[in-house]
Amino acid sequence: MKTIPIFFSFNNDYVEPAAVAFFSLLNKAKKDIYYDMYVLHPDITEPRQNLLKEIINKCENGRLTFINVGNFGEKFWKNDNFSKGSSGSKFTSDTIVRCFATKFFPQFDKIIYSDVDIVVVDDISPLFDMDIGEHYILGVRSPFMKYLPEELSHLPSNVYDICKDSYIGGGIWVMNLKKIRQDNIEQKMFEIIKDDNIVKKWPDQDIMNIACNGNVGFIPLNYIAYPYMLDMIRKPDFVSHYSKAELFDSIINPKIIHYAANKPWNGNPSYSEVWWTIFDFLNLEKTHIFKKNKNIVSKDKKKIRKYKILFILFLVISLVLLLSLIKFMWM
Ligand SMILES: [Mn+2]
Repeated sequence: MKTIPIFFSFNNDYVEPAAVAFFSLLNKAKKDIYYDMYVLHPDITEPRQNLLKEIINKCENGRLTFINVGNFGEKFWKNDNFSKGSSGSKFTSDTIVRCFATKFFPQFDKIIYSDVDIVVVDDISPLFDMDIGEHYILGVRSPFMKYLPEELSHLPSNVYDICKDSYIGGGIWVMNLKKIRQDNIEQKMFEIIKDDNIVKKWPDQDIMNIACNGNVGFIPLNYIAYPYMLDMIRKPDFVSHYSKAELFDSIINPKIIHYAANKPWNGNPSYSEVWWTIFDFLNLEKTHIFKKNKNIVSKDKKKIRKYKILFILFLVISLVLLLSLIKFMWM
């Protein structure tokens, strides 16, 4: 049995997506893999912690520990140099917390970090064995930075030059805590957070990429399959650091699906079915973060059907009236 440490950072609102993510992770794990799972959080209530613990306990190949980080993220979040969300994503102060794994996990030299807006569809344990060497972090190199350079245009030009070809996205990281401690990267991160010349459009990604100064390693793209990748590849002028074959492979051989922009609970991205199947299997309840579009759609359909029936009825009656009128006139 091999034990792999992995952590997540989210707040009380994201317990349901986390339940789906956790279940899928353990369900797809190989038989000899055991996950030592941690949640860094500011406010998850005890009943909701228990909801997650019960799911983990049923799976028998993981254990779950909650670490309350108090206002650690919140106190930095007050700085105005953070973007709090764009294009469907909503960022919370938990995005900062995840950068400081060294602080919360003194017992580990290496740890995996994962978002919870994901579903795991294959065993991901090989991640932990990837050669991290002298890199501070392994992450998935963003496939869109060549096509959409404006995504990084908020960075000062000297920083942009260092990061533009090595920029790693969030979602999944392997963090070299030993090396981050050795070179005191934590201090660098604090400085970047405070620096008003650097607007953090992508809070956690910007902090890690800048602090690591290009010393990052790459995880294969299929560890972050983007639901909108096929639409991107179809664009005739699309260019990427990846080959077409690599991009396509991430679509048909995903290991983790990352609902990076639209979420299954408030949008309808590709691969939503697998997420909803797990959600229903776990008997989870829809909370306030869920858009009620499913109900709205069915209500609208009922309304439309009602009007259709009325319209046909109206047509029939008019026809009958017309016919009787014609008959009457002929007599
Ligand atoms: Mn995400």
